Parts: sequence; structure tokens; C-alpha cells
Amino acid sequence: MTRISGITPSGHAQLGNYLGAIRRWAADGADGDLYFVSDLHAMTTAYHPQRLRSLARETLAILVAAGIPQDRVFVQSDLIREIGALTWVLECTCTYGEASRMTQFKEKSRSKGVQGVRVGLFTYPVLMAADILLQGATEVPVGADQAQHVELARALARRFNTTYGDVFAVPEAVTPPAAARVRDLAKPTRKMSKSTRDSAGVVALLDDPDVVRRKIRRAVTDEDGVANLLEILAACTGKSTDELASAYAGNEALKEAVTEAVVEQLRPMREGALALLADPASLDQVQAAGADMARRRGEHRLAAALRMAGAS
Ligand code: AQP
Repeated sequence: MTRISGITPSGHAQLGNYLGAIRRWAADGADGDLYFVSDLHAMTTAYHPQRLRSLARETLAILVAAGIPQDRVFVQSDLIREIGALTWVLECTCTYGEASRMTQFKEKSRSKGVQGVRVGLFTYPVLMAADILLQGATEVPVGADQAQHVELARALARRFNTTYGDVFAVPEAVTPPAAARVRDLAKPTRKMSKSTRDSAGVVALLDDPDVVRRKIRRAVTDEDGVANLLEILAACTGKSTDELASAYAGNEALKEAVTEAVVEQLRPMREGALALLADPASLDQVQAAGADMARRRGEHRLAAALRMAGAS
């Protein structure tokens, strides 16, 4: 069994990414599981190349410093030739009708209208299928919003296998164990997100402890805001929100406790990531080894797929 999970460097990785995903990846990862920085996915909407490159490096440093074994992590763009080639073959396996049914594209293109969005946003589920199928992943832990994309990857794997020859494992979407859902500190009705423009309510994983303190001190404390602070504290301490709700006399004490817990929770990962980022040669090594591992895992599958599809 191989599971694959990605994180898109569309901004600085934030507390929700850590408590909801990265921390669990580091704790539960089984042999053979793969984790990757999906930087090619961040190109589907407007972005700055320099910033994307530095965010991809930062995200890689965070995953490794969080405790995910180095030999299971890679940066997607290091395999652009392999993934790009497979994406083309899969695009030629996918029908326009199938791609058009992806509800996430409909939602994401609504504000701009389909005429203004990039074709890459439309075909992104096929890129995701290439990520999964290249590595022979059998399970893809995803939330409900991504389940349809895994269905597409299954359909493409099956169709390729029956049309050209048996190359790909047919992956299954699996529901990850329940984890904290962290909401924005300043606007607690929406989830905390790394691409949110206003960073006042978003705790970045490499934020200085003073910045974390300031953001939490200014957190909104309406009903949703307090519930969010309790959820964060519960995720950091392992206690229940009910137990914590009765333990703090007022919002000031609660914020103080949340600040301490978050700073302590992030400290080892933050220090490790900053040390790696300060030592580019070491981080280069980690990145190159990851790319090598992922390339080697996928090369026979890619070669077979290209050969059978008549593309080599
Ligand atoms: N607020 C959150 N609370 C708990 N878990 C979260 N995750 C994201 N935000 C929260 C989890 O982090 C993992 C990696 O996220 P992703 O890169 O796949 O994209 P995302 O879910 O869209 O994360 P963001 O930060 O909100 O990014 P943008 O701003 O680009 O959309 C996933 O497992 C996700 O559930």
C-alpha cells in the first residue's frame, strides 16, 4: 500500500496545515507513504516565480523538520519532465466531458468566469492524476472537496489499462482521520488558509513567537472566535474543548494559554526548518535525494505508459 499526500505552496504554510495535516503525516506515516510539495499546482492561478520557488523550499524544510522522513518527501517540479509527460498522455485519455464535470473548477472559476482562468486550472485534476499514478499510489487521503479528483484518477487509470495495457494501480480515495479544522483568527467564519491576503488572522508556521502572540492577542472573540481558540488549544494539548472551556476565567487567560501552547507546539519544527533554510546546501541535498527517490519510483511506470501509448 502506498499513500500519497501533497501540500501546495500557494502561501506560507499555516497553523491549520500543521494541526490538520502535517503533524499527522509525521506521526502516522507508514513505510512507502509519500509526501510532496505540489508547487506545479500553485501555477494554476496568478503567482510570482521567485516567490513560488522560495515557498516550495520553505514548505519542504517544514515537512522535513516536522519529522517526515527525508526519503519520503519530494518537490513536484523536480519531476516536471516525468509528470508533464504523463499529464499529456492522461489528458489524451480524459474526455472533455469528464474534465468539465469537476465541481472544484466550476467553483474556482466562478469569480473570473471561465474565459479568464488558466487552462491549467481546468486540467489540474489530470495533473493530480499524474502525481498519483506515476508513483503507483493505491490510497489518496483527501477531504470531500478532492474526492471527485481521485475518482477521475481512478477512471483514467482503468481506461489506460484496458485501452493500452496494464500499467497503473487504480487508486482509492480514503478519508483521513478526523483532525482539527482551524479557522481564521480575524474572520473565524472562514478556515485559516495560506493564500489569504490579509495575514492578521493566519499564524504562519515560521512566524516569530512575538508575531504569533500579537495575532492571537488580536483574535476575534465572538462565539465562533472563542470556539476556534478552544479548538486550537485542544489540538495542541490533547484535552477536550469542553474541559478547556471551563478551565479559563476569561478570554485574556484563554488567549495567553493558546499563545503558549501554539508557540511550544511549533517550536521544534520551526527551529528545525529555520536551521535547514539557513543551510541551503543541506536543503539542496534533501531536495535532490527526494527527487531521485520519486523519479526512480516512477520511471518504469512512465516508460511503460509512454511505450504502450505510442508516445516513445
Ligand atoms: N485551516 C485548516 N485546518 C485544518 N487543516 C487544514 N488544511 C488546510 N487548511 C486547514 C489541511 O492542510 C493540508 C494541505 O493543504 P493544501 O495545500 O492541500 O491546501 P488547502 O487545504 O487548500 O490549504 P490552504 O492553506 O487553505 O491553502 P490555499 O489557501 O491555497 O487554499 C490538507 O490536508 C488540508 O486539509
